[in-house]
Amino acid sequence: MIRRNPCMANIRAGYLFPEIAKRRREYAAKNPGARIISLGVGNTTEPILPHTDRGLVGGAERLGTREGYSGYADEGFEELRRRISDVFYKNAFGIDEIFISDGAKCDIGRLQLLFGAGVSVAVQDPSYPVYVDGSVLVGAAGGWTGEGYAGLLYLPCTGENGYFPDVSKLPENGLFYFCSPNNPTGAAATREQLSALVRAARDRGTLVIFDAAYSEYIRDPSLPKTIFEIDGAKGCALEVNSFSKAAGFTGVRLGWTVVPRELVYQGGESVNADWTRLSATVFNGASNIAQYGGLAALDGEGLAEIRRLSDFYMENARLIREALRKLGVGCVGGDNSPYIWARFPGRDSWDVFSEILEKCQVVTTPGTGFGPAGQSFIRFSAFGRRVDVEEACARLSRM
Ligand code: PGU
Repeated sequence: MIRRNPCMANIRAGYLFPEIAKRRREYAAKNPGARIISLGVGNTTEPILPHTDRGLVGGAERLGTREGYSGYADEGFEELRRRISDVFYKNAFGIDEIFISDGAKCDIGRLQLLFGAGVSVAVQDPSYPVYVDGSVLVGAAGGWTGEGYAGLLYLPCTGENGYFPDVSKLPENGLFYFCSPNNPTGAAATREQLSALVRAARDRGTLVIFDAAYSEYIRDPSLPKTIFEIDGAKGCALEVNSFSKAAGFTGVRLGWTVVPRELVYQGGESVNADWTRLSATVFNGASNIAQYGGLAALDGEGLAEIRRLSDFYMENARLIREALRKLGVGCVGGDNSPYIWARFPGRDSWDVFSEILEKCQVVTTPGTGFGPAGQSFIRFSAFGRRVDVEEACARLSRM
């Protein structure tokens, strides 16, 4: 038979969120009748708001007409790319620098094909598991050592450093994944921190993949919503973003990636040209219906809906933070992000996860699922129905 890709053998069994779902199912099977509430995976729960929804419906209807029909849309509708450049980047990018995707995760997975197996990769520790797993899948990181994947550089983001890594350690001529507002810590990087990141990346020849999937949750107006607010970022960073958490498109699937023309490899070749070539080979464009929805989400009424929807989840975050404060549990996040990062000193994350599940019938995410520095932490997601969040907060007092 055919040989297995050795990279598949390197990756640990069970992606984090399916593993959590499995433990929830096991608990439910043993405790029939238990009403389990999830504050685990960051999955949206609220209906798509009416104006944006009309964009989706209208898009589907157009596809049923001779004049409105469209087929493959490659890098995405030009109008959508123009609107993204306008709404998020003050028109700093041409449409050939903005690529419409079927979501941030999908592009994060595909992007590493640009750099191959030889690249040194650094991640924030803790971080969104796809950066790590994706690096293992392309062979840029090796097998599990018990503490992390071989060859991967974990840059701790802890209370001691304000959840911002030591950027003097960025891998030379390597790749660094940076997420702000952060999943899972909820930390949103300041302008000074991002400036330091860009300076260090330029000095060391590091390419930064900046994940801005939660940018619409930033409430403090002094915090940058994109790395491209920082001078010099066009030469060292590309950015992924998504309609998932902003417009409730987790199931619709729509995102984008900005690859500046200025971004070049060691040999001077264009990263943008390679991404265009690669995308044309492994991707045939996002759903046209989703793109019509995206256009609606980014006009005046749509942007007001994005604000309303994110305000709703941010109120959930406030309730969770308040419930934890009453219990005396220390936590960060939840003020410019939909995640709360709660500390249980001296405890094992999976043990705390099990205790919360058993005593409160609430599903959370254990910090170690995001990296070694997540030990003794639990991530609470603010994505949930209000009644469920209120009930979960009340139940937390059983801890
Ligand atoms: N980037 C970050 C930082 C994320 O946290 C998520 C979702 C994505 C990208 C995915 O965006 P899409 O545009 O929808 O592809 N993180 C969630 C969901 C779990 C998962 O496996 O993606 C979470 O709970 O961490």
